[in-house]
Amino acid sequence: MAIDRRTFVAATTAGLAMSAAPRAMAKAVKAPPGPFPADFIWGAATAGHQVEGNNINADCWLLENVKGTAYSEPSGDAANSFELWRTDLELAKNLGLNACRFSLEWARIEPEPGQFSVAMLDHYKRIIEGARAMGLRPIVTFNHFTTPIWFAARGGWMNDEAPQLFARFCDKAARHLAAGIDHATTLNEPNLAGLLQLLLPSGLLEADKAMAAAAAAKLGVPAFLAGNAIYQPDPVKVQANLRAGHTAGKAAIKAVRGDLPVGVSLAMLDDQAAEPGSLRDAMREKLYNAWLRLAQTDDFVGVQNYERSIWGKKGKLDPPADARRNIMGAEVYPASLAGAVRYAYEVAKVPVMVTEHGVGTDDDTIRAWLIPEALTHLKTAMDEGVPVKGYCHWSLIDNFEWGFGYKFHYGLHTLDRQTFARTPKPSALVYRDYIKSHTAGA
Ligand code: IFM
Repeated sequence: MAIDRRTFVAATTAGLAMSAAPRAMAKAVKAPPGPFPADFIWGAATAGHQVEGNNINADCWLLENVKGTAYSEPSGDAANSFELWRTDLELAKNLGLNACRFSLEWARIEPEPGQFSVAMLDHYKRIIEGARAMGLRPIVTFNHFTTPIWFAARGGWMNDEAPQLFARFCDKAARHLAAGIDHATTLNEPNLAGLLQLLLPSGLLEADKAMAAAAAAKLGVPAFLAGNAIYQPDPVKVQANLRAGHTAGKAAIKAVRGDLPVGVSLAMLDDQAAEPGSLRDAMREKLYNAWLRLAQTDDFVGVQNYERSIWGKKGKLDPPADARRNIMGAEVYPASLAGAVRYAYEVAKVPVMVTEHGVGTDDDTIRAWLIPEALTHLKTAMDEGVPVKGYCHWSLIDNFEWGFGYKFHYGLHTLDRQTFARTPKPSALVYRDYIKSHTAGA
């Protein structure tokens, strides 16, 4: 897709005036917090389609390569992590992490409906066992956006059978893999497209719609809906099916291993009210609350935060003029993570796991500044009583950033796309040193 959260943010900040209130909210935390608990989970995250490469049975692969694609380039070999997963685990280990978050590729495991690949399940089992052998707790996302082509060709999450199809996949994957998993999430950012639907300029939605139509025509099916589709003919139905999918998928995983902590990872801005009567509460209700209420029955809620949103009475306000900016021009605001985490806990009332946080930028000094600042704010929230189990930085390595291809960089390590060499950026060492000096007993 040619659009992501950052496009959405850029689109919705345009042309709106900034009030004085946001400046006041940008103040730093007051007291330096104490160390993170010794059992705090420190990780870095990746996702199958974005790093593995040659994920040819996935919906995105078809979209990236269809005539009229809205993607800027195809994923191709990605970071070749399908081969180099052990190298990736070593990168995490070298940073002093005790966890790694990665996803299963449904399209590899179930390339045709009902046909499950034991070889592919074994592949993920080797990664899980390899991580454990290195002292890394595997945090496994059962589905990170991409679905098999056959699933998308049946209408994807529009299809009323989708929740059960997902649950069947979760059952098979859990039977093979659950024993070694430390924490599981069912879906990644299932609320993202619903959120984008509300606010994106229609031109961008039209490009996504046209690409889906081209894929449907190529396959000769009435509709093709990818797991990361922004244009959705019936977003309310998609959201309902995704929530049912989470519930059914979690039940399937729990039926295999009841003591495995299972949650869902949500895309969350840190929504702030600039003035009385602002749209903040209405936006929270629209964007997250149904999911956060559902998460009340989960073991934890995954929070994925990159930005804040300052809401006035009429819409989203511009950030301060002197704000540091990410590659999309949106504000990089270190306290946003703690703000999103506080709200997630306020509604979900279950422990939080930060399953993603980071910044898309070519200026690694921004990332090196963001990480310690954001973690210090996070620890302050924990000291206030918010239970946070862990933090996973997005991402371990530069990778395929969906519609933006390889031009957007979120990694703690650079990626050479010819040799697949990974090189730590200075920010990776900042993260490593922060963990070392801010963890009890480390
Ligand atoms: O790359 C994505 C990831 O797939 C989901 N969360 C946001 C990241 C950065 O845009």
